[in-house]
Amino acid sequence: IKIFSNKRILIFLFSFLLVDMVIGQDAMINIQSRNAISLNGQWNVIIDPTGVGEWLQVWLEKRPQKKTDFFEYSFDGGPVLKVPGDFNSQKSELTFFEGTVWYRKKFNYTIQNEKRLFLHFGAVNYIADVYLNGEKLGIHEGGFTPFQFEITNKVKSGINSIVVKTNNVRQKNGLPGLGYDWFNYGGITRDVNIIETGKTYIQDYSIQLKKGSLNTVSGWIQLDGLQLEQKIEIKIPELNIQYKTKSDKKGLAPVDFSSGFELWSPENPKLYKVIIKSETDSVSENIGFRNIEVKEGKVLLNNHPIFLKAVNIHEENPYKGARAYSRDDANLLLKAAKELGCNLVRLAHYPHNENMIREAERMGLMIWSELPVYQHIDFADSTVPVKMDRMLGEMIRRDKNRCGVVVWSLSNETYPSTPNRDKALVELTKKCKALDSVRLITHVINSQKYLSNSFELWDTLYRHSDLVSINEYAGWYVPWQGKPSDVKWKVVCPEKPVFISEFGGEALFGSDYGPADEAAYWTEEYQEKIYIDQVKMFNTVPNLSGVCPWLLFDYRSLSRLHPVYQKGYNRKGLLSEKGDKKKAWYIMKVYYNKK
Ligand code: GCB
Repeated sequence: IKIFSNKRILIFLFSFLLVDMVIGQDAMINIQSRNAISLNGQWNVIIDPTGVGEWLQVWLEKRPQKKTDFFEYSFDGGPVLKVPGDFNSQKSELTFFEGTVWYRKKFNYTIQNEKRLFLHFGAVNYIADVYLNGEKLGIHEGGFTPFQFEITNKVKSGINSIVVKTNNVRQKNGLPGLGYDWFNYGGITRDVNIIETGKTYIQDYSIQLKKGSLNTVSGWIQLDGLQLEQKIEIKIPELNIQYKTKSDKKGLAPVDFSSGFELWSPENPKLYKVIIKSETDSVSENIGFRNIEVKEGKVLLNNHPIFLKAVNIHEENPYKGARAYSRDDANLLLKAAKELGCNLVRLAHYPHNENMIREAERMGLMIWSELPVYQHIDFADSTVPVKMDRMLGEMIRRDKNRCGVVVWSLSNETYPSTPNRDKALVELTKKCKALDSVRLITHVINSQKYLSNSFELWDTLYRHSDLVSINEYAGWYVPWQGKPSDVKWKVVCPEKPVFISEFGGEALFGSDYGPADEAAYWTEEYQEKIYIDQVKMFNTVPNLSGVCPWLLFDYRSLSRLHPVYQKGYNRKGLLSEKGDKKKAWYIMKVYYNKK
């Protein structure tokens, strides 16, 4: 009774109205090059299945002062979880948990007058409410993109305490929505850092080749702080570049210079050390230069046609059955993609962590980055387009200087096409173009008709894509309608390159399949046959610019219920979750070798 007293209800409602509207601020980029205090490591947690911690106001971390005081929560003496890392894979009682976990971390700080301080999160799935020393900083929605809060005037000298309420309950109007075919790993899944900057700092910049150019960089630098007008220099020592520019009253400096760059490509993933120096700040990072375009039905990289030899990857360490986040996790996944012969990874179906992006770029893998605008999105809900916009901004902001990223994929399988969907996704495409004019944009579609062995790609969303991306599961969800080598195609935008963004089927690695008649469907041989047929079919596709099997490793999914063959895994991997190569792997590898 005490817990739900009227006073508490009023305080709760009042605080909700006052502060819950503060959303995470746009995160600074290239945190790797900043003065950071890592808050990774063990955090104390309170597991809160019913959400009662909200009523108890656990962020206040109250402690009894006298014998008659009591509070029905405490971070001290309770469980701990590792950050970064999902909570599901760390404790067996949390395996299938979708709910609230409160995290608490203390840090020591000495205030320095000339500094600003930011609390930066790589990502929290799905909603994060963040508190510092009992005061709410704000909230962030979206499980795969970074956000920050400035805490310059809120931090104190000595011990400070951060509390984060994480909640991964599926939302009807969330991104993704209620249904999706991957594991809903919750918690603080990426790095947490406190970042120290000067009073005016280099917050953001865009340094990439201008569309269509192989030698001219066109971009901008954005300062944040009080001294916005500054002289700024970009140095690329290896090229003897010392480019000077100036920021205006709004802290924005134009960037425009030319040089003879050694261009980035999968064969030669050349990166240059680039230093950006203002009067009050300096950051550096490795940046590559390349040009990606579509022309006459082909994808061109640095003016040469390229066939996209891709593979789909989820952000999961298959060996651990956990959300991937580290460089080691990235290497495990990307090395397998390299071994298959890939030159592109489709990072499905949400923006992956920065280690994945940076490692892929370093290894010579082009990257396809995607928004979690997946099946079951509630386009009729007016908040959805707002969330899409915000997530788009956060995805592009973080990775726009990664030349390895060549495709922004804005949606996957949003069929049926309704006026709300079309409006929202066309608007989103326009916004994406305005934010980044140099990369390819696509929407992945599975609304095609496949009748009388003929595919008809009719979806009008293709008009807003640079690539005609199609997911088709002939041989698995849909039976072949004739010989794979005789398939006919009718494409709504025949002038555009076509990319088969998904195909495949499930197979359990190994040979003990139970009764032969039932088993056929889940065998490696059956999956292999699908791949053999698909490869035959690829020859029939007009303007085929690449293919992308679904997918590299078997991965955990709560929608996969078959007790013998699936056991909670989507088995469409070319590799099992233990890394065993299935027969289909070799079909794909041979195909990519020949291409
Ligand atoms: C699809 C989805 C992907 C699923 C896959 C499947 O079309 O894009 O997320 O996991 O099919 O296995 O059904």
